[in-house]
Amino acid sequence: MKTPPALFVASALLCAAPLSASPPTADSPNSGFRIAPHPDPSSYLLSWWGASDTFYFLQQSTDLVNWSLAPMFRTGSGAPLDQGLSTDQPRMFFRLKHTDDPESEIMQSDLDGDGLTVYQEYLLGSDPFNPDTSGNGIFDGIALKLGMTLTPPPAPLPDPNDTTPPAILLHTPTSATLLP
Ligand SMILES: [Ca+2]
Ligand SMILES: [Ca+2]
Repeated sequence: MKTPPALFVASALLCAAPLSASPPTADSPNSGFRIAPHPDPSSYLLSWWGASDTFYFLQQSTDLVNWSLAPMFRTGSGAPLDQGLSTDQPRMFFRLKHTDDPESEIMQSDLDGDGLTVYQEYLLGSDPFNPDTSGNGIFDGIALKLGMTLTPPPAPLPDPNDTTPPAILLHTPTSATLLP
């Protein structure tokens, strides 16, 4: 039996601290979790150290009392990770939740209601925050049973002049619940 997944950390107030020049490392306190403003309006960049074979989730709050899960799922590979985001809120707090246990409660949860757990979606390459990853109108769980593809269509080639980070859009939590 593995130890329960740890919950942290790293609360960060938007615009609280500028990004330092050095990227986070395995030895960085608090996983090196930090947030920095991006040149694009209302955009920010979260960064942290992604430990190998560790799954990361992001929680958000506007009041440090009510927390909700942001639509982000990342897997560490022993290298820095970053995540762009945008929000219309003047103040938000963030914290990372991580686990390396595929049997943990959150990894065995179906967060988007498509019939597949987060861990199953990780193995299949589908999005645990999108019930229809491929965009074909069929839920991922049903698509799996039908032998259909779960992966999204190929993304267009990136514009080398576009500096916009890959972003998730965050709004004020309306039905926030505490997570396990
Ligand atoms: Ca799911
Ligand atoms: Ca899904």
